[in-house]
Amino acid sequence: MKGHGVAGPSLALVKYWGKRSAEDNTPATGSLAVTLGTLESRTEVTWDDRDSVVVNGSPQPLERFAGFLGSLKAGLGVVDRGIAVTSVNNFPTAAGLASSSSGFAALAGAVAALAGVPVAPERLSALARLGSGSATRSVFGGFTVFDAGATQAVPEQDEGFWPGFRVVLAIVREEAKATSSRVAMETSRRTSPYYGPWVDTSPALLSSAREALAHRDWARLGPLVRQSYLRMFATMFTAEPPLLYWKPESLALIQALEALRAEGFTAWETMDAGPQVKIFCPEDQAGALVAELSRRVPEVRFLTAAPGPGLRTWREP
Ligand code: 2P0
Repeated sequence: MKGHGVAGPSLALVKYWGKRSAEDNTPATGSLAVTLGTLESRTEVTWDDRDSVVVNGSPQPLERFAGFLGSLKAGLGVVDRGIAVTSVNNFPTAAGLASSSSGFAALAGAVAALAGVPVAPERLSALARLGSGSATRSVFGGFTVFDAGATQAVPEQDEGFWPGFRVVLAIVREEAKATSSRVAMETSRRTSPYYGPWVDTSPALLSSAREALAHRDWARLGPLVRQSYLRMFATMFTAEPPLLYWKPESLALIQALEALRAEGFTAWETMDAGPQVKIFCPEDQAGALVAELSRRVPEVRFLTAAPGPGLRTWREP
């Protein structure tokens, strides 16, 4: 018997960065995100004598998964069994493309399917949180909100809400990052003098962004998206030791986008814990945008995605 889970990465327009409780994995800042289509983690689980995890064909150290698998099994009432996990991402892993969001959501769903226990999406969202904060959001499709201190995400707008909404992913480096988000956000929390102001100013940013999204208002949403990632990075640049995920091409893309906006493009970037630049834009500009960016910043790979569905799970006899 097998359990299957498929989920797309959750890319934040307004960022979660820092934990209110590390024990419960609840966020200090509320986030607004879009679950992407096209990109996905596909996870398959079977019962086994002991736990094991293989991602993209490579066996993984169990430390990052043991606690989560334990909590998941306890939550689903299957404590006495091992689980063999095989997961494949169709995009670069651990490179700042939110593979932990799709990966842990797909894993939570696959284990629930294997256990044969009916689990509501709200509960799966809460379970996925124990693996990764952003995975809480990947359980739902379209646009989602994960409030500060919350234990699960909530759907904000469904995947068909904004048909012309596209995300262009500019992949600057394919390799995995040196510092995980989990460690980096804790370093920001402990050492950055700007962490307090980051947390204090985030509720206003989130509520303005939700309103702008509800009106599909690029002109209002874009600058809020930019403020969120730059404030988040302010806490990284000023941490001790500093966290510098940006590469020269990342900055070159940011500056090219500033110039392209002045030339009439509607395109607003964000970044996560990695060098990749993710750009939100209308569908009818995506092709021209990629052409312009490819010309101005060579050696960057581009992928385009639309809002996608939430977690899909099934059990195979
Ligand atoms: C986000 N990120 O809102 C933010 C923005 C990265 C930058 O959520 O410790 O892997 O597992 O809860 O979810 C990445 O952090 O962290 C993340 P944990 P996670 O998408």
